Amino acid sequence: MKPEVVTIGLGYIGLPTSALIASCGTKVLGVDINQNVVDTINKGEIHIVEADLEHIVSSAVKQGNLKASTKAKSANTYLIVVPTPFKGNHEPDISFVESATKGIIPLMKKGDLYIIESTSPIGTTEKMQKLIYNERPDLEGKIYIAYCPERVLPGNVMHELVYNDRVIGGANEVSTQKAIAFYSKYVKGELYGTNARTAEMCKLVENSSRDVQIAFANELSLICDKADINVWELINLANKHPRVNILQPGCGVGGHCIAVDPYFIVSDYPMESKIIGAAREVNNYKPFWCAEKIQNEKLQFELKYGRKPKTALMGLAFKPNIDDLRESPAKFIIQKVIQNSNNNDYFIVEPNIKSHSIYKLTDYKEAIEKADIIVFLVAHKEFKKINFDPNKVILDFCNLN
Ligand code: SAJ
Repeated sequence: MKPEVVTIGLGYIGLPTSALIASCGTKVLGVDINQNVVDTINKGEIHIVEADLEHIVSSAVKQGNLKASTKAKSANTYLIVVPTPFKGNHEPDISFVESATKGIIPLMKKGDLYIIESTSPIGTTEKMQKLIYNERPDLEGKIYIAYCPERVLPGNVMHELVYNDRVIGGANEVSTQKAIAFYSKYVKGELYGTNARTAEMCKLVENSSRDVQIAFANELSLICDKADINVWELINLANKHPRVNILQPGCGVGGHCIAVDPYFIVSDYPMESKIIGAAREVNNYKPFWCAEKIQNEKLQFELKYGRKPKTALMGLAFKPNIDDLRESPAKFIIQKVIQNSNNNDYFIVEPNIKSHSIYKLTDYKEAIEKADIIVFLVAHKEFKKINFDPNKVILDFCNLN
């Protein structure tokens, strides 16, 4: 197959993006370093959980429009969709973007379009442009370079890839226009052109904005606990104001985006990003606070009844109704409360996964029945149907009702 588009990275974003492009009749070669991932996709199957993805991949593979490989080939458009994790001190690590770019530099030719979709610190597109032109001075000014971040919500990716608006920032105006023309073949949302630095910052700001707003709600939950006010009732009432829209407190902020991206700003602009940095601290502190609340409740129970309570810890995922445990505050709280204590004192519940490598999972109905203290960490839909014994101690960190 001679691909028109090469996608580097076949993960949560790279695979759905490749599948969408291929489903529109464009020949796509998806590249990944993981041979298992490549083999799975070439069989028309998928290695991640994402609604509606499998049948799109399988029919695109069958029609010969999507192929996976560990090696890139020459194409007209290259999409970089690899992870950008952070290093020890929360500094962004762009080494995957760099190595993905280095891998395709020898394949590039005049007129090609190179786009980074990976969440990246400001200036990454400029750095990659330098890298490309250093190795291939013959291409200087002859290829198009742009940054276009993804902004889809896991679980709803196939819909949002098509219908969400996108921000596209070129290294120069003609690159912006080339990239807009490329995405307009596959995306029905609006495509907004800007420069690369603004597009990079836009992605970081979107997730930082959500983080700051959740931190405000979490801070209110700490204040209200001391002030003996129900924080959810308070927020509901405050939100009746036509210009107020406070988010919901929870047991912290998890996932691989909102708990990560703000550090890309703080790390490069520490003096200027006081609110963004403080929001990370508030949201990181919340799971400690929840763990302490649980320990206190257990002690009070012991003092009152003269025996150790059984505690049900309800939810391990990072948000409701998913099986994703990455950066999960609920998982952190569970780790913290069960360390140095007898495992038999706890029931750990996660209805969205069958088994866990470290924790023995208990069915939610059994846990609710047998526990003295029930702690709601994630507002999964199954938990909402439960009728409680009013004599049980309930700790609700996620406003289940
Ligand atoms: N959370 C709260 N209170 C709230 C809302 C969320 O505590 O009121 C918590 C959740 O429980 C969870 C965390 O925040 O632990 C993040 O959940 P989320 O649903 O807000 O976001 P993600 O991480 O699933 O996806 C986000 C999205 N970004 C925004 O909404 C600005 C998505 O659009 C991005 O594409 C994605 O990050 C990404 O890849 O960057």
